[in-house]
Amino acid sequence: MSTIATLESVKVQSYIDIEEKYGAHNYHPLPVVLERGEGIYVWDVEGKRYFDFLSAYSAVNQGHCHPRIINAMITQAQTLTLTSRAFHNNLLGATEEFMATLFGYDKVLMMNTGVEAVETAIKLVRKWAYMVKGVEKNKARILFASNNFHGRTTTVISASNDPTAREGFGPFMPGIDSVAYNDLDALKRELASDPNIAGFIVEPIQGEAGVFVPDEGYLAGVAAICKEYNVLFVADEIQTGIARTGSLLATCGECNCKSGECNQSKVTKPDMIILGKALSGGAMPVSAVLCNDDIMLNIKPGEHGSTFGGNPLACAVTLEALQVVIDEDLAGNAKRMGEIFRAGLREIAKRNPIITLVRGKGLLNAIVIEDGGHKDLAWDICMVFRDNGLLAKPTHTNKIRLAPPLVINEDQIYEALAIIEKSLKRFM
Ligand code: IF1
Repeated sequence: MSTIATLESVKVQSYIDIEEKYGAHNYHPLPVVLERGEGIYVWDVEGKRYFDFLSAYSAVNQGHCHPRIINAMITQAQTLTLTSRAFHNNLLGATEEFMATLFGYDKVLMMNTGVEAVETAIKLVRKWAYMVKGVEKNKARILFASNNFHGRTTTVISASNDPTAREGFGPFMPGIDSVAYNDLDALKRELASDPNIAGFIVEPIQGEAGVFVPDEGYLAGVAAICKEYNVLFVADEIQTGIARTGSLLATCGECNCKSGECNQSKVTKPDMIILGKALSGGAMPVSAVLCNDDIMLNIKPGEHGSTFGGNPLACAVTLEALQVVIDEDLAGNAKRMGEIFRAGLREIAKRNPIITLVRGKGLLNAIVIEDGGHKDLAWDICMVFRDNGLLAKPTHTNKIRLAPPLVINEDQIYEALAIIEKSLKRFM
């Protein structure tokens, strides 16, 4: 059990109790009850302010309740929210054009949650396998990387090797296999071994695996190997995209581009990208898959869709959320602030050996801690962070993800570093 006593106030506890009583027990949240957010901050029901270093798992890159995004949302909500795709709406085409141009692909397919976009990508890869690559009916295989996280549907957990995600939910989807992450030789061996492999779906940086950044050159290698074997390279940029890692997309690589033009020429350019989370600035679920016509147009009317996908409210919010990323140069800021933040964490690590590793890119970072076999230590540290006004969540037992909204400034980075150092002193 945790060594940190958690005696919440009666008020806070009452919110937690009612969730416990009436809600499914499919989460184990940190005991903090939030009621308001603005920029990089959130406030709890007692008015206490916190630095948000989770950003709803990188969905609120633009900061909580960004006024421009919320205004776009309110205005559109008062005008038209949903038509279904049985009819056209006046914003869908413009939003698709904006995204296709920004990210450098012919076409866009909008969905809602991240996992639905991953499902969409799987369907597109399979259709392409049969219609273009010439794979025999029902023989297509899709590879994923081990230790991935792509969402929670029965198909997508079929690609997971995390027992918690899978146990008790079988049987699993056939035609889905995995290969070691960050291992180009293994990928090449797999692709060479079976012409029925149609796609490789991979996170440019693995989030749930504790912000695992692959070796320099891995993504370019993946692109080249996939091309060699006529396999689609699909990047799940749901968490890494929309400026989080210091460029508009993580697959953009090392650049300062504000508008994604680099993605159009880079050797790391995937055949397909999957976006979600910050596409809407965290205001509502919006996801999308982008690829070129030779892949996208294999899906015909009636073969895929969703009631809410591409709805006018989502379009208005997405257009504004992406424009904010460009106007505020959030990619550049994430890059600069990330460097300052990691340097600060490395300084703390020199003074406090409980941090054994600092890793990440842009503002997607994690510290690995020496837990000496004490499996609740990362949780306990997050509880002390909370008490000191900073929210973060452990991933696995010994890693803490640190990923603030991208609107954070230098002074705020130093304040957060001071909270982190002060908190970790308790564990020296
Ligand atoms: C939860 C993790 C993050 C994702 C990538 C698809 C999805 C996600 C790369 C699905 C979602 C979330 C979901 C959240 C926890 C979280 C997470 F720790 F589990 F791995 F962010 F790192 N692809 N990630 O990261 O998107 O359907 O949820 O919109 O509570 O499950 P979704």
